[in-house]
Amino acid sequence: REPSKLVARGAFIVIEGLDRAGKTTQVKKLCDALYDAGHNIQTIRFPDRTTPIGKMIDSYLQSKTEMDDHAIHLLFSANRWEKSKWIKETIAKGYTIVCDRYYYSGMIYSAAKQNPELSLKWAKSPDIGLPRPDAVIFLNLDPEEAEKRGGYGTEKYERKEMQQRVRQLFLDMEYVRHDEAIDMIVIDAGKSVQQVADSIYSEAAITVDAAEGGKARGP
Ligand code: T5A
Ligand code: NA
Repeated sequence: REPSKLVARGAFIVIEGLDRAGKTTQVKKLCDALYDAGHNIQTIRFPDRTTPIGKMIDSYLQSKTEMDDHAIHLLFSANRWEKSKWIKETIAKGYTIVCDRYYYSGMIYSAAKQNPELSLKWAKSPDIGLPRPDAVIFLNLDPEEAEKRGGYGTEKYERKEMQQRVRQLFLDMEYVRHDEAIDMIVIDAGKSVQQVADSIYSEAAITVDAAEGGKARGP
């Protein structure tokens, strides 16, 4: 389906959360619901493990290769820059993009490693200039609960202490509203799949209507 000529642009919506918070499940449900409501939708996820850079990230996450903390951080960022032009063009055409993780994960997971040479400030800098989301929805879940969802797998950051630090950094980020203007919407991800989906949808629908009606700030 082609976007209508009357739409100013699509929205850029990011879903964030800890490992196993339900991001992939909810991205799918949100895309389906927005599509059914008549919007044109595209989806994207980070890391995008299909590109050459994404393959290096995948290998690192599976502990098949070791990498300096700065080097892997820059690869995660480069993996977003690979899609930057596509994001801008796609929303300009009138498609709303629902994105599974973005630069918030980038800066926070790296900062949560507690490497004294890798501050949150340093971690932010390579992502400066990437398209800014219209809405960031954080799926908030206690790492103890996340672990119960089938238990963590074997990937690099799937340890409870790491996830606790990640969660705290995300919740701190909610209050960082000055220069970055991060308007993060926090949603309780401990409820049922449908309850979480309904909460996300009501927030997302407002954002999409504002973008399509030409009333949202630019990306
Ligand atoms: N990372 C990422 C960085 O360090 N820097 C970066 O810049 C970026 C972008 C991989 C890792 O990379 C790090 C963060 C990660 O550690 P990933 O590929 O997105 O990132 O992998 P995960 O986030 O680990 O993906 P998961 O698949 O584990 O988590 P999801 O997508 O949040 O969860 P989902 O939807 O797959 O659901 C997990 C399980 O829970 C169930 C589902 O059925 C499924 O079994 N579930 C629920 N159960 C009960 N109640 C609910 N409401 C449920 N919702 C889902
Ligand atoms: Na996922």
